[in-house]
Amino acid sequence: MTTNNHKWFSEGRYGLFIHFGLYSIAARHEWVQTLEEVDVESYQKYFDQFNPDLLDAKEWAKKTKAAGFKYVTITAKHHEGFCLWDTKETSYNITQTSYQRDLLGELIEAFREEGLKIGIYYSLLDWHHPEFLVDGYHPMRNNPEFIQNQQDNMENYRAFMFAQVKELLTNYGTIDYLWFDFSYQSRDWGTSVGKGADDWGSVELEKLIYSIQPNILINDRLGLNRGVLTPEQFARSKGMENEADVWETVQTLNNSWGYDRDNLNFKSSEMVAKQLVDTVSKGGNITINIGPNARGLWDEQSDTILSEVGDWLTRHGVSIYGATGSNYPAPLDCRYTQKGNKLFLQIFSWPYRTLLLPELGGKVAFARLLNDGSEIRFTDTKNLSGKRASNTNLYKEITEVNIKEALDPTMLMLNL
Ligand code: H79
Repeated sequence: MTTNNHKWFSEGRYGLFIHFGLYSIAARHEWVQTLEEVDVESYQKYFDQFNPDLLDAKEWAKKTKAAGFKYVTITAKHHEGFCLWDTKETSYNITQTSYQRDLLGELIEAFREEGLKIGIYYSLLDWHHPEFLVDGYHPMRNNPEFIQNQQDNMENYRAFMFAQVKELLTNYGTIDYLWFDFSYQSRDWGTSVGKGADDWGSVELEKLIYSIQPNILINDRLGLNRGVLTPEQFARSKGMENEADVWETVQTLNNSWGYDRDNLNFKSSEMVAKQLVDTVSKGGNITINIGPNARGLWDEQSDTILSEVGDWLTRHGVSIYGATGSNYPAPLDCRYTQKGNKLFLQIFSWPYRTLLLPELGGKVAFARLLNDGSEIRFTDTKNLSGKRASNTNLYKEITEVNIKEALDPTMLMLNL
């Protein structure tokens, strides 16, 4: 994987995840089938009811674009096994429901039209396929009779999976990103209750993928110890990164990926913006999730959060897109992002009067607020005399930014 091929990804920084499937009807977490140990026959009612009549692919795409996202990753198939495209490999797909249409194809087209890069999420786990061997995550894991009647046909399952991946990479034009979920080796869910690279045939699968789409980006969950790192629901801390890493933290808005009606425990838009800044300051991407509801609409809370972050991005996007971390040490409760000779200082917690910026003495040509472009006056401690100057030994070279007049806590842009 060369970073150059994936410039769009590292420059884009902000992605949208879409989790949509039969679980959107249950509306109580996308893992409902396992959490409630529902067998395939009982789960069928969601397939029979599936018909997102208010879904407007173009509207989703327009909103996504307006909210400042640069790429989108869509669940073509989640663990439940339901497929959002016209797959020839199983009738457990959207064209066989009342909805009938190839939603994945329509979404890809609509998002592409808005200039977004396209990611496909494909679950390696499959709780519908009869030959997918029961493991510790499977809905039937506590059902000895079911387990006893199962035969070891993972080879058939692999063939099914390979054929599906081939369809996805052949029938929808250029796919920029393939997002697999998941091998237990991918991170420290690390128990033997799940499956890994050998079960999926990951080495062969990867070959197949590159033979069809040589420039595609693949995430790290095939268990091969390579690909885009995808820390889920946690932030990468400073020091964990390595220059060669391409990484993306993926985050929910309310701790559920699928639409979760009664869970109103939403992050604030401010928190999302801070997570975005924090991520870019560490050289990574962040992908935020939306779980549309069973009628194909985005819930109001998520809609509002995403559009508020989008508003923030219209003013501050210059410090996010194409930016990365900085080697200058940020003051307490602040983050730096940098793009060439522009250094952006995000102030998470507004200080009383002045900000001291270590190691910037003599280096700052101009400072301004980003939200309105107004000048910020600053003092270079290099030019201070007397007692103040001797104090600077503590900080070596410091630029003291006078922020008394700044009313709206926001990002400072420093021209170096
Ligand atoms: O698609 C989303 C998740 O459903 C999926 N990855 C993201 C992008 C994911 N699959 N597995 N995991 C996350 C990790 C497994 C977590 C579990 Fe649990 C802990 C499974 C059972 C306990 C989380 C909490 C899911 C159910 C309860």
